[in-house]
Amino acid sequence: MRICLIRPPKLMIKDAMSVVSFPPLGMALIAAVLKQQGHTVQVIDAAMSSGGEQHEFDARQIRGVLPARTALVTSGLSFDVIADTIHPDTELIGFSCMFSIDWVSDRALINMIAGRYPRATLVAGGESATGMPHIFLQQCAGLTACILGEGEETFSDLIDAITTGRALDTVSGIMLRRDDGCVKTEKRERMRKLDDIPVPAWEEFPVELYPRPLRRADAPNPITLPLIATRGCPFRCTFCTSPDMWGTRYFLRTPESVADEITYAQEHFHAGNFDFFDLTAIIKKKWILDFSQILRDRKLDIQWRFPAGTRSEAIDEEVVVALSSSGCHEIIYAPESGSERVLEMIKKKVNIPNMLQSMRYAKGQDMRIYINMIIGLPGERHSDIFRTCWFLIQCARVGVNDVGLAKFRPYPGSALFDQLQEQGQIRLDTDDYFIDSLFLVDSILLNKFYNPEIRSNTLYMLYYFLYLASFYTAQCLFQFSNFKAILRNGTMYRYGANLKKDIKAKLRR
Ligand code: B12
Ligand code: SF4
Repeated sequence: MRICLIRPPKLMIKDAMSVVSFPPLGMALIAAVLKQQGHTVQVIDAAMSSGGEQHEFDARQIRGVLPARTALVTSGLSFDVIADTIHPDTELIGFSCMFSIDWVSDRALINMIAGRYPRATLVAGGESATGMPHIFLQQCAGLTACILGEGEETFSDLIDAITTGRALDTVSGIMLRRDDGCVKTEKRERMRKLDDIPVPAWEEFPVELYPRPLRRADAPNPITLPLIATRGCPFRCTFCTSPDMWGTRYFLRTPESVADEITYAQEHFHAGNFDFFDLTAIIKKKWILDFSQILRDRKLDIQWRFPAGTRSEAIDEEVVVALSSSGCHEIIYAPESGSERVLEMIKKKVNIPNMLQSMRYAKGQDMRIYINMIIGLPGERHSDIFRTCWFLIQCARVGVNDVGLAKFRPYPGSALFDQLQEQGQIRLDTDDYFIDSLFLVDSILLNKFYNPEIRSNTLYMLYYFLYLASFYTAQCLFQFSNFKAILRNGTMYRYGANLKKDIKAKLRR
């Protein structure tokens, strides 16, 4: 079968900070499976292929009203170029939709392609399509199905059903449109034999164009590719989409198979940096020790990191030494909050003293450490915010290099999203929720907050800057070299620039 896979361009607020698009690992895995099965696969990574080109997004496509003086753009290939690039004989088009903040333009693209290729079957997969498949199907009449969760086996089964004429509702793990509404087919079992999945088909992607995070030493900066060693996460944090997307079963590849993928990527794509995109990379200590040993034995000259925000239970001194000696130079921890009460509320089972201890070990090996924090979770109180400030001061004392602070956003597929939707705080009959979410990446003042305990958005903004002030002041006192690096790298300028833009926009309204 001739199949085209598309990563749509990114939707952004005009003049906003541009968003970095990393290599689309999920799509590369799907492409590899399809190629292995003998299909002819075309890949269009529209978010990346144009070198940052931006195109005005037609506001008439929006269901609802765009805030005053706001314009939207898409970053990447234009819709026309994407449509013209698709091979005319394509029988099946698969869209990879990861972020629900892109929904408004993803929808416009899917509808436009459906009009241009009426004979092709159109499907969508990825986190966003899994979290709100009924919205995809209701608003894109040309879409036949959404693939829910892990895609490799489900997509193969769907292709088999299409080619053999089998009824599509025999394919488990999808949502289909019927005359009487949308129906989910039977849930598909998660894949267990992860080593059998072929290596991602990076040969189909513009790997030279993807971002290259800095190495530890001043060395040439080779291509960076992502990979995953594990799938799923046993936890059930209420703000996270993982329980819906992957379920709570946790499967690991063998350390040898991960090392083989790295060796392959080094040989074929000259990749030298590797980003582990795992949800929860290190839970089993023995696995990580074995993996590090294999990397050392093979004498691979690589650097690697955990940029996706990890837990810390298994990252003790022995693990940190093993990680560092095999090339791991950066860990992003995801404590989310410094308040035990909030952590309990969101079911994030983090032990704060243990995490701080784990960070100390990592700093002992001179690793770069970052933390991901969320402000504004429903139920968070003033006292929790002060506890988190204290935690941030401790983090700065430990030597954390920088903090990534995000205002809470509920994502479709998470327990908190369902709860807020039931309470009527989120409505999807217009695009307001999606447009509002776009401000998240670029602004803290303008978008909606979901916490009735702290009533004013302005107060939130003050708390937001209290967090940053606590962290950076403590860092300036305890770790002046890290503080200087932050000034050099511009993180504080970014927060400052965002604030300036926010205030201007607020005053304009
Ligand atoms: C790496 C990552 C990033 C990277 C970028 C990734 C990229 N490629 O561009 C960075 C750090 C930049 C990032 C940023 C953000 N991220 Co992020 N990120 C991830 C992360 C950790 C890994 C994604 C990944 O590669 N997974 C591994 C691959 C194998 O899985 P997959 O992509 O889902 O693919 C499988 C299926 O989805 C399916 N599939 C995928 N495509 C297709 C296509 C077809 C046709 C088919 C059939 C199937 C299919 O099959 C694949 C294989 O099984 C996920 C969480 C997670 N682990 O999934 C969050 C996640 C995607 N991010 C999330 C969010 C919210 C964000 C931010 C908005 C955070 C913020 N506050 O700023 C920003 C958005 C920035 C922006 N505007 O684009 C949410 C998305 C929720 C949502 N519905 O929108 C997630 C799910 C985290 C979470 N649980 O809340 N992120
Ligand atoms: S936030 Fe992390 S620990 Fe919690 S469910 Fe999601 S992936 Fe698992």
